[in-house]
Amino acid sequence: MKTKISGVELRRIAMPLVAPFRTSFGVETSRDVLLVRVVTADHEGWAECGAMSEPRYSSEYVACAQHVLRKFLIPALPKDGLDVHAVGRVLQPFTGHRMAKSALETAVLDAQLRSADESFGSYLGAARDRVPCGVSVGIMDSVPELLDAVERYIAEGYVRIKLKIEPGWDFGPVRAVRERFGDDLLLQVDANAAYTLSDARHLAGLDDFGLQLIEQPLANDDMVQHAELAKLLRTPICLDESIKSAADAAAAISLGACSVINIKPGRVGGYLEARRIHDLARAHGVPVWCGGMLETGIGRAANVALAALPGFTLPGDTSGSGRYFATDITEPFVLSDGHLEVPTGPGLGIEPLPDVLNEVTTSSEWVAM
Ligand code: NPQ
Ligand code: MG
Repeated sequence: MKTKISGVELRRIAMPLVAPFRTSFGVETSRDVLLVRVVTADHEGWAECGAMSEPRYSSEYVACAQHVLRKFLIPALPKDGLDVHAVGRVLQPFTGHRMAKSALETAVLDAQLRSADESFGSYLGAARDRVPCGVSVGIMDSVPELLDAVERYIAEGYVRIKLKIEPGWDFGPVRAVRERFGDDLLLQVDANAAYTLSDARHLAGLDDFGLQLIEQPLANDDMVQHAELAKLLRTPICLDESIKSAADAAAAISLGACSVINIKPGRVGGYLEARRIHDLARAHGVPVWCGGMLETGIGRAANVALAALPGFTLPGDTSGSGRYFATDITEPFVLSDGHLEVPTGPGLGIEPLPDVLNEVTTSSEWVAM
């Protein structure tokens, strides 16, 4: 099926966060998001770019993603139309910039699915109509503050808690949460690359707390060091930043660098590559779960569809809209019994609300084909 695109809108929005989100990268108080809108004769397709405002999680950042889309990626699309599978192929000669590529491919896929009257979930192969949700809890100024936050999330129904850790904020918070909420709480930690292999003995101390996993303890490029660390820990290692493609996932599994994979479609270049990683991991018996980049309802809708695939056997960071934003740009995603429903309408099954969108828009540019 060929989708003929007349142009692409690149829209920047500023979304204040309900509370500052602190990780080992620093503190965010507002999410600067790039939205991509692909326009065809009878439909439009939406997507959200996962890039942060600064190149900390990966080398990408919002202004850079917008630039590479305008200057290289959008102009590379064939003028006479394309199928979503062609997007990755025509963008392949450009190195990196996976979040930018993912946003463009996802917007094309949304437009294509809307005209085919098929949902993302159906297209990707969703095996259920709702997904269990976890929440990522930032680094706080004090343990009592953290316990209050965790208590509120548990009361909202979140079925799994992920604590952000860094040197100086690891054992204390983990022990306090375990003592307060008990051994049955599904608990995991995410270091966002804040440690080195020389911290192995320190990290092995986390083995006593029955964590589901430790996510990305070492640097993004430290695949081999993660394999070494895995031999020294009982806590399963999950990779996030290190896995940028299905090839990386295959290497990590072969090396023994991880036994769980966090899949973020933006990080790996799109939903098609995300599905390849899911398929590969499933064939190896490696559980996967869907990560998050503080998405608005646009990115969230697609992530919830992906998280419904059969190999996503652990709850993801697919939180409700209210975890991050007082007002989402779409109808909000609200947890029910700890789950979010997979949208069933055509494409993403959800659109930005025009009034809210205009209110938060900081700039918009049109790139004609
Ligand atoms: C992770 N996300 O799993 C990330 C990283 C992350 C939900 O924990 C602004 C935008 C700040 C995106 C901080 C979660 C961010 C961000 C951290 C993503 O590693
Ligand atoms: Mg992570």
